[in-house]
Amino acid sequence: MPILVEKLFEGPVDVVGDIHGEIDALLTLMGHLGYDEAGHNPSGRRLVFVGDLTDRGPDSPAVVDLVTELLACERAQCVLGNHDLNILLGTTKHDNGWYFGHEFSSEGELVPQKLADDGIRARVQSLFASLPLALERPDLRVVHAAWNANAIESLPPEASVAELFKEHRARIDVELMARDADELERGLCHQIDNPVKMITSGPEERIETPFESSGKVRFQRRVEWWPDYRGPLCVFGHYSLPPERPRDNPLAFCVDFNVGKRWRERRETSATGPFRRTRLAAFRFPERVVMFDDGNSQLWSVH
Ligand SMILES: [Mn+2]
Repeated sequence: MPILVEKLFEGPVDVVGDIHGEIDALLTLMGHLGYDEAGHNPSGRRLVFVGDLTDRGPDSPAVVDLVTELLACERAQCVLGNHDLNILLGTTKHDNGWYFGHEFSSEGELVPQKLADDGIRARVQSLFASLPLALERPDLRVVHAAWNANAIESLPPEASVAELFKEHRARIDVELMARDADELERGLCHQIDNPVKMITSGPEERIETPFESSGKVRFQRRVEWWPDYRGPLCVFGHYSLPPERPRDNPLAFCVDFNVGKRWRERRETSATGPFRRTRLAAFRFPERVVMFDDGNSQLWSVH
């Protein structure tokens, strides 16, 4: 069983955003960061992944296998994301069909993806079942979606994340039954009262006017928690912020620059790169330099 809040590596690290099956972007970015394909960096730097390794992109199994190797030789650490959690729980979503052996189509067009077989599924489960929910050291924190102090403090030192998630889900169901909650309230409680959900997919709130996303009507929306965050620098992913969106709290950095939508940019522009709207990025610490898969880098500064 994994330690749920693991100790983050000492020394300089490169925290890589949500990869979503974009193996080429990952290998290219590792090259720009000075790593070889085995994850060795001559300056002794190490990689940290914020989770959401799979879904949408062309080769999720290759990303899982590479990350597994890097973890095994202690050249990387990785936290669990919400996409990873869904697969760990065996939950089907519109974009994780590759894991179940189903092709992914959007607007009637096939999105090319490597599909899983039993061997791949076993390797994916083995990796995801081993991942912590958070990484921490005195000057740096890493989570997939949200560093929520209550959720983090409520975690047992070690647990199966899938079992812990189900225990909380059952507890919340009992509480909701006792007060005869409506569907809206049920959805929201399952999101914000379950620490596994809170850390991997962040806080949400009820909205007045429902909207449609990924073919489902939504009655709640994500809340941007990081403007109010105080504490050691926290690097997280999940929010697919476009490259031009400023990251303006000096204590919290979203390293997800939208590469999860590259399958769509690839289709719409027939581009093989460089990609404008979608990038894979790494946050270099302690330098606070952001390196992108197109080879550009910039010092993160907040005015
Ligand atoms: Mn995510």
